[in-house]
Amino acid sequence: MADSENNVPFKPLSIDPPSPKDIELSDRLMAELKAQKNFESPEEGKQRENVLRQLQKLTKELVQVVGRAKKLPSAILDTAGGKVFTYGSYSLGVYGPGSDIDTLVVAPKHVTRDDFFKYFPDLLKSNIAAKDITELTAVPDASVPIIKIELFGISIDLIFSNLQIASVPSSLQLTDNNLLRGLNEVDLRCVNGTRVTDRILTSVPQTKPFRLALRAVKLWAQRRAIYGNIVGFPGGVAFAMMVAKVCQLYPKAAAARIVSRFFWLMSNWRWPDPVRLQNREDAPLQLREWDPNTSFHDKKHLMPIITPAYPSMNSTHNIGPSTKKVLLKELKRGLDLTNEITDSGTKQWKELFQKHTFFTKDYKHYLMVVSASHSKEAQQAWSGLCQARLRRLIMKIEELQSSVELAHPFNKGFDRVHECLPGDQTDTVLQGGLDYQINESETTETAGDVQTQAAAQTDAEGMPVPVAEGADSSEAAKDGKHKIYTTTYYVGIDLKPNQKSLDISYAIHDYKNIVTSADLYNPDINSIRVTHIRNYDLPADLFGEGEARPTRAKKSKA
Ligand code: 3AT
Ligand code: MN
Ligand code: MN
Repeated sequence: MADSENNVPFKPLSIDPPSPKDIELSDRLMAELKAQKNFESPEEGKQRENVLRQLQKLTKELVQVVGRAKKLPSAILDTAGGKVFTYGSYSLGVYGPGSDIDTLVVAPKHVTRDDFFKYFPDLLKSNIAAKDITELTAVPDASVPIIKIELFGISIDLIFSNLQIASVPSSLQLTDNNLLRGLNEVDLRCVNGTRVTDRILTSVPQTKPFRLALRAVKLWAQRRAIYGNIVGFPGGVAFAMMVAKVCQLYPKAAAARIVSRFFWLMSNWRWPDPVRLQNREDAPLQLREWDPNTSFHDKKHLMPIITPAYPSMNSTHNIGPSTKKVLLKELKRGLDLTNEITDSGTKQWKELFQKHTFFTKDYKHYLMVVSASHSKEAQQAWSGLCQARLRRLIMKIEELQSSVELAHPFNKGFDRVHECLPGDQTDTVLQGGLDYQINESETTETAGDVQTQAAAQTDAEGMPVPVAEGADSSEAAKDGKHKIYTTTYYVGIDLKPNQKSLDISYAIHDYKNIVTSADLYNPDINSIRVTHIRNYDLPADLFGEGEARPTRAKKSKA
């Protein structure tokens, strides 16, 4: 690549080749990842390639069908082409058995986004047997318009962009900045994913140790519940760039050393200095890039990790003071453990991947943010919105600086289905109760253990019997029962020492206001409820095998 020297502008910290011990530690890391089922079988890999071939064929077909509908001359159609690119974990080569394939369909200029949404679903249906298409959902008005499909059991995210050129040959790469000319904001967002993953891969000196180290870091982040851009942690691309940075600084190192240096480098980084994989390019077009010198917003970012392809952006603008603290604490834990794994040999890799203790140990107080809808489809959109605005709730709680140490969002929501009888207290969830006060006192409730247990056996969402996901809905409709679909987000709250209580009514009101003023909110279908809950009242389904729900202390320790 012509600009490869530009991709490694930083002097390595060490160019030592791996020692025999590094190699052995890397082999052990590989063995541990295999034991953790991080890799899929070769057959499943074949299936993915097969799916991509089919999508490539359909992309060319799309270009032809639209071209004929628009009466383009055959001379143009003969060379019009069309190409499928990938981005995400598949293109980085760090996907596991549960991963989707993130794909980008690129077409010449005569195929518009509307054409893509109009023709592509039908092309799929007419070329692939109905039994092999298990999902097909188009979301054309999202900020990244997408068709989500499941083909042969594999989830696929399909996004689209055309380019202002007449022909998209199979040799085309998206590297050239000139291809961005004439693209609108949506197109730019769509091509960005592939451009970034391509650039990450070309910026690392050795692909193999990069991939193995990134798998380890992603698994660590998922197990520690610090993976997820939406709620304020780094996402997959940000972790990939952090690991790539380490690879640049240790160009010959084996995977085990990359992992231990990752924890060292990121724990000691002088935030908010940005992590960059390359120097800023001379801007060929007038696109906005991340720049703390000219943008007040960008200057506020706490742990910037900057994407390498033009226009460069911060992948971690969602990190706030609390998630930063949590992340740094986890990096420190990783640093201590990897020191023991690689230096003294007193610990094993598997200890790095131990599950978080968010519900079992970390907090006495939690906020429970329950989004609910009357149908599964409505709930998908509604819970997405409620999750996306969670950072706002957290920000408002963080503003109570003198009383709150930490407002720590769990990185995932919990989906539940509740079956309700007609006429019972059914819609407790939809009525949106509130509990503003977090109270440190253990003894305000009178009912004692019995009531605590009862609350725990229902699901602490104020609902009757939860029903397993996927239960037949027609069944329930018969006897007048109906279902409520909830997604609950949990936020761990740590009060400052000696803080006895906390009033967060303003933060909650503000949050509820924001989500309920969105266009998609329909008060007849959707609801949102925020309540405070003690650790010993957390619902039982949050605890996995071998995990115990915290119990109520007999007498509160000062
Ligand atoms: P998996 O192996 O699939 O779990 P991944 O890194 O491929 O890991 P995703 O498929 O969720 O993760 O995402 C791939 C990329 O798509 C990452 C990000 O650039 C983009 N992306 C994902 N979710 C969103 C979103 N809600 N909005 C905008 N971009 C997104
Ligand atoms: Mn993916
Ligand atoms: Mn995806």
